[in-house]
Amino acid sequence: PPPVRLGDYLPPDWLVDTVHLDVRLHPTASRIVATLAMRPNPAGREGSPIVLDGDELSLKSLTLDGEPLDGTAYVVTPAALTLLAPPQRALTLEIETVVDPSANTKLMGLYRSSSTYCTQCEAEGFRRITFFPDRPDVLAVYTTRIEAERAEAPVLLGNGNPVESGAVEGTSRHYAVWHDPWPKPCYLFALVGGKLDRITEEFVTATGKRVELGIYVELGKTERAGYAMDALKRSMRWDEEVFGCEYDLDVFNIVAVADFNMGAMENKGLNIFNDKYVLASPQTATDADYANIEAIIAHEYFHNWTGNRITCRDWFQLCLKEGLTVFRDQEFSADARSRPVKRISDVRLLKGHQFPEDAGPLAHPVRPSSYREINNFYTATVYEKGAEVVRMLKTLLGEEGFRAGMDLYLDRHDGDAATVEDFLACFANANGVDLAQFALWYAQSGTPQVTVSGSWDEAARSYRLDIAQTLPPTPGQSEKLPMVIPLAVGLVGPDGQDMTLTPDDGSNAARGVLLITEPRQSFVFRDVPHRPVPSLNRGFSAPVKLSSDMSTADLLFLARHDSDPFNRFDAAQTIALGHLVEATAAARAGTAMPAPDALVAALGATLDDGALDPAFVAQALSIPSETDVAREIGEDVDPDAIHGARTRLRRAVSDALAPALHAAYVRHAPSGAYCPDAASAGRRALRNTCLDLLAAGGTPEGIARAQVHFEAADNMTDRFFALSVLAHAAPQAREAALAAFHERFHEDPLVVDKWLALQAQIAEPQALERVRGLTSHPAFAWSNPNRVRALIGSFAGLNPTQFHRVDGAGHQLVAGAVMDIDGRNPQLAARLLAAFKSWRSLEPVRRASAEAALRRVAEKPDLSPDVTDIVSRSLG
Ligand code: HT7
Ligand code: ZN
Repeated sequence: PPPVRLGDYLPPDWLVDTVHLDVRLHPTASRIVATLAMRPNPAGREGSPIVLDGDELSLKSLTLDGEPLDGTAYVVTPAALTLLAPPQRALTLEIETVVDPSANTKLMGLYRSSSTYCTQCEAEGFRRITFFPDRPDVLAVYTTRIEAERAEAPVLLGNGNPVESGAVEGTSRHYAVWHDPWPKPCYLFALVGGKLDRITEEFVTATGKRVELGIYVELGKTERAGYAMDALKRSMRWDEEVFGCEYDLDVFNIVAVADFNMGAMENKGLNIFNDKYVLASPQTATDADYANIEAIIAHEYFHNWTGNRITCRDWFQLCLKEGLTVFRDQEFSADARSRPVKRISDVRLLKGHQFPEDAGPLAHPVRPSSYREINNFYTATVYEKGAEVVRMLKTLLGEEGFRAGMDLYLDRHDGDAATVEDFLACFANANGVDLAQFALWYAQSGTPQVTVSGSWDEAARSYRLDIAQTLPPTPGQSEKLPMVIPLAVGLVGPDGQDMTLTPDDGSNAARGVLLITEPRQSFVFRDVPHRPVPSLNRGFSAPVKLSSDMSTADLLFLARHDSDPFNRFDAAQTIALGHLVEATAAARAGTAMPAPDALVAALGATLDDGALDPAFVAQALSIPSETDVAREIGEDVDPDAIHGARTRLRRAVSDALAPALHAAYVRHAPSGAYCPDAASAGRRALRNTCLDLLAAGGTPEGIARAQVHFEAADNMTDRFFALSVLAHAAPQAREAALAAFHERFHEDPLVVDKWLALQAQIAEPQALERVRGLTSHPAFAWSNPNRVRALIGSFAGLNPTQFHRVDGAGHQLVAGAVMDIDGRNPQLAARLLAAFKSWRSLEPVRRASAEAALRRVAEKPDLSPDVTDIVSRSLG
């Protein structure tokens, strides 16, 4: 089929005012009777047929205003039910369909996770339940009656508020009716039926309305849902306080299921979650798991306003809900934890996932202009870069201007299916500014390259920054226009203090934000008595690649003194990356490795600074990943050379800083029982980072310490961290530790995932055979996305030397897995295949092998649209 294009948007021809769904759950033949009150859309094309989307549906009956329809009045194809010449007036359609939830391995529409019935409708899954105009700009009020065997599904949940429930007389079945008063698009529809336990709490909203909160989990797992409940209540309060958004139903339910294609789903009043993002206990979840649960619970809850009350006009506007909601969840976590540390980890994620996407064949704008398969656009660009764009709006407009824009948006568009233009217009109107050029952030793909050079004029006591921006060509976009780049800067004086900024044109640069709008621009600051060190793109105010003429000495100075914690972190990372790029080149050329003195000095100073937050120090001590180095190198990438350089650097840092690392390890020993709060997590992060760097020296003491740490751990964070240190650094201790871990946790699938993922990441040639072997392990299941992501996803995404083996076996393994999975779960297969996104930057032998693997996939008959789309764009 031809691609869907943004420019071709037309309003729907028919609207749906109300939907009554009567769902009789059955393992293999669930029956759905949908009653749709429809009317012609005055804004649509006159005299249009009614076209209802469908996918793998079996139509049982169809009536119009109670009358069965003549077989000539409609056409059914695999993708649609079309009423050819319906009366052009309000009418009621009753459509009966049957679906097989047990055979639904795509996990879209109505399916079963273990024995629980659940649904996933975003983006286009509702059409797998009933025939419907499956597009987000058709908003209707839903009432759902769910019926099931009581023994099989004692819990029956739907969107909105519970209305009634009871037994179906004379049978072993029961039913529940749910009504959602808020008009919504069908992608927010959900139902659940199963044997589930729950925890409940009450939340009283800002205006005093009582909301019953429920978290439903598999039987026996309620003890692990407490943290998610706490995160939910904190999210609800935060959204009231920070955005003025209050909850709008009597109940809010979350259901955790084991088989889920993504992290979670924001269905109105009935969020459905991957159990990985709900279940946590100190024995089974790491600090990172707790932080993810908090963020995702918040994210899905925040969609209630940004996504649900205001939804998207079409799927091109996906960033309107996702980018904005990621920004909101990032801010929530920043308020709940350490703001600088949260910013550092968000930027690391952006650089690690979105920058490579923007630099490769899958690059697309935050708002794409065409797509073949919308499921492939739930990307780091739409989510993470989308959030950065919202953050830039805030930087440009200031706290108050941003809030004014948000208030206007929430007020003006409540109940709408909106566009990016609607969103931007609110900020422009509320602040009296023109955002036309800013809108390019939504339309142009690629990461802007910003080059800065600074010069101090001693005689004039002035400092000048010359700034140039370019945007590289990306697929389908060879010519680019200059972007609006809000570059937050500071000038750090020789005493380590920020100088007062006095721009010579009186511009808003005094606020510390340079507004770059031209390909080249210069900014001059007056009254600069000493040569300053510029601190550029503070807080990572713009998602750009920055290069400057900064010396290593200046970077070292910033790493010690910058008042901006992000740039303090970033200065040390820049030194490390510079070293690793040089060391990688040396490794390939067979010449001597450079000495990492500057980095050692920077890290040593950070480690010694007792005033710093341990969580920050842990981030600052982390050596850039192999993927970070590959991105920095950009072309002709040799993963083995990078791995060698990084291993040597870690060893050198370990040797040079051993006493300080050891002292910090001892200083941050736990002082009480495990608690997942940010402060204790920060101490653990630092202690574990020290453990890792000490072991990287390869000394017997380093390994022995990790072994003791592993055995003495009383929580999963410490235990798993020590296990990964042993797995990577101590081949002799590895197998015993992995076996002990498995023995202890083999009954817990979420912990088994950690065990699988860790083994898939070992940077040794045996990893491939190990991964292959693990696919036959009883703990592994191709049918469960979490298992597949843990094993195959980790291998492809986190083990560059083995995925990109020079003999091509790593590429073939992943390509083979993609082809196997595609028939069962195309969404999952396509996501795995996207791991090839940087294949063109590899050195020629590996590049040829990656291309061969992609071609093998492309040639397979009967590929899904999902995989076809990724493979053709990757090769295109
Ligand atoms: N809005 C959701 C995105 C989503 C999804 C979730 C589960 C399975 C399939 C899915 N397709 C799209 C989740 C979110 O971003 O909040
Ligand atoms: Zn979302």
